[in-house]
Amino acid sequence: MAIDSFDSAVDGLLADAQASLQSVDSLETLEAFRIQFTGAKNGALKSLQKLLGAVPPEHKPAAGKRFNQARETIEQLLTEATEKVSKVSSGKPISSTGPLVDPTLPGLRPRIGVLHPITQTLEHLKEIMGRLGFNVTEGPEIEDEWHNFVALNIPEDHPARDPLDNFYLATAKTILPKSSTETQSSGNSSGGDIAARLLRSQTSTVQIRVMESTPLPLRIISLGRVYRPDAPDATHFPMFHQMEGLWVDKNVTMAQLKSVLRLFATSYLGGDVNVRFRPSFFPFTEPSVEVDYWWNGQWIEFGGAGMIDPNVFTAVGIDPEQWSGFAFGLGVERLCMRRFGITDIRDLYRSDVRFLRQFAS
Ligand code: FA5
Repeated sequence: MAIDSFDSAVDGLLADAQASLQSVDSLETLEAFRIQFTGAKNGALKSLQKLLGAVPPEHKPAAGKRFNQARETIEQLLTEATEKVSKVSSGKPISSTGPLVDPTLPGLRPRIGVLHPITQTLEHLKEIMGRLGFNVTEGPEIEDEWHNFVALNIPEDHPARDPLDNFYLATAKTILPKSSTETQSSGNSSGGDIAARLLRSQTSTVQIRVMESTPLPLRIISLGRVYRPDAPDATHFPMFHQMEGLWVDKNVTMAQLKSVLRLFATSYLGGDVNVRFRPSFFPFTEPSVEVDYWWNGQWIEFGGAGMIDPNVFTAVGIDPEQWSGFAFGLGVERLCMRRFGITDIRDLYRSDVRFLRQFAS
């Protein structure tokens, strides 16, 4: 092939490439440009390389130089085309060697972690009870004996107050003289001379705090951690959560208590859940019941409930002749386990991310 013909083939290819660059405006046209000029099989550069082979030997060095220049120019044009498209598709420039953004590809879920199943459960319970008209309130995890026991009608000699069954924060209980109680007693009216502190063993403490400070009638729930020196097994853990409910009004009845707990159970666990109320005893409710839900072919105890004992009303300065109410306390871990099919409570607190990742909502 004559050197003139080769030179004009190079000029023609470069002119074509410049012209084609104008029409590159998408990933599709960019890919067409790449194949047309640099395609390994039938690309224009490949054809030019074949022509180079036919150039007479004495012109080969000059022709080879022109071919290399043409290839560099085409690569430069391809880089420009890539940058042009990346600006169009992402709205901002990216490096010419970096990946193109293709908004048509399916998105990848970002790895930002998931909420702990107990956190998800707490939010879900608040949402259900909110629909039943219960306002959320909170109470402290470090409590005094007034709120954890005394005002709840749990006398000094009751086994529930045994130091071996509670996490006391002081080894010796300090009973302060009556005159120095004002700053210690969080404003309770009739008790208040007790200074020992403990990690609360039940959220029923919040019943007392709320009745001490909130005008009647009231309807609240309170969710949070409680602590008991229970040996861990599949259904017990030394730290767990409870949901306390309290409704005080004129003429509150046991039938309303049962309706609320049934409605809650079917909202949270589904319409086919069975609920059973067993007669029981709690010092702060009379009558009292244990609440069981049918689960995996057996009855599982989820909590306790009952009508507020008149002694509790009296302790917080409410007239039991005028007011009535009910309370309940449910184990949040057991509810969460029931819903998610978790068979061992300890799995919730092993901090094993392989277990926790399963609860991506
Ligand atoms: C109480 O704590 C009462 N305060 C409940 C109550 C409230 C009764 C208001 C009446 C009126 P109990 O000790 O049974 O009751 O605990 C309630 C629930 O907490 C249990 O049914 C269970 O679901 C859960 N629970 C108790 N101990 C543990 C534990 N170690 N680990 C996990 N969950 C537990």
